[in-house]
Amino acid sequence: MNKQAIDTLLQKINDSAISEGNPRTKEIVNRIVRDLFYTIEDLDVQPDEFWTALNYLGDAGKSGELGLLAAGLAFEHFLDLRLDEAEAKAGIEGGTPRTIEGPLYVAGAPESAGHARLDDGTDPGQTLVMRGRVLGEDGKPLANALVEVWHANHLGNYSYFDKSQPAFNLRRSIRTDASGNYSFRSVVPVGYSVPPQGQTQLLLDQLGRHGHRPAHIHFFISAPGFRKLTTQINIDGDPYLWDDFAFATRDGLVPAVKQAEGAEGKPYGVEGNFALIDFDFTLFKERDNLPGAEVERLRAEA
Ligand code: MBD
Ligand code: FE
Repeated sequence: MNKQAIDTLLQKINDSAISEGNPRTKEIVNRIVRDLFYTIEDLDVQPDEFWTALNYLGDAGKSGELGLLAAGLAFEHFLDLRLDEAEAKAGIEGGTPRTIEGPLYVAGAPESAGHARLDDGTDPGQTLVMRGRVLGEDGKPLANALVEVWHANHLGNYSYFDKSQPAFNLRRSIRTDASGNYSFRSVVPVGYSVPPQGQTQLLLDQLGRHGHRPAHIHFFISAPGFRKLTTQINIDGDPYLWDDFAFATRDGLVPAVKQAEGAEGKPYGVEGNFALIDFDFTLFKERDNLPGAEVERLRAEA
């Protein structure tokens, strides 16, 4: 079929509208359908291939893996790069890099002032203390900023999705103190891998790719009047550090992991050896004429 015949069919579909509908939705859907028709034509996609793909997406939806798929196909990272570009155009550059939220945030974690312990003492792994400040772009500390933190356990699993863990294990919200300081105590996480029997792994196999993420810790950092920061830090030395299936590792998000002991652990109730990460977050002021940094998406809530 030639492109002209395809365009005639597309025009017929468009002309079949009986009401205004939603112009934005119409524009996007029409464009995607056109691009897919062209793809089917150019690659001579056969009916059984088309139905396999459609059923695949249905199965991925049923098993709750569409968010995972979006990360693995780099859509989420691509959206980050586009936000970076919009910010650069508005003169915003530097500061703490954003990186993807991923599909495993859960709203409603317990909130504490200044410091929190994320684990309940039963998780294996090296004790970790992470601490630092939340700063405005002028370098001034932000008191009462909200640091939402979540990460995987020693098996790479996240509480809520992994029902064997207690509610909100390794998930907390921390308000910075008057000097903009936050700190938390936890255990060093291990990298995540997509479910081996799931739909995402099925596609990754077809693409000849792996489904591993390096060990990381997620953050939402927010303060009134500032652009919300969605980011992660990576644990240095992980074999997948620069080989993340979700492409989320970025320069500036790989802090040194120091080995500390003794008196340094006192303020956090830690005895003996522990891993220590110092990391400051810098937020930019909210500005007009910029897409909001607060992304709306369906999230779990407990
Ligand atoms: C994760 O922990 C994660 O951060 C992403 C992006 C995808 C799957 C699991
Ligand atoms: Fe994660």
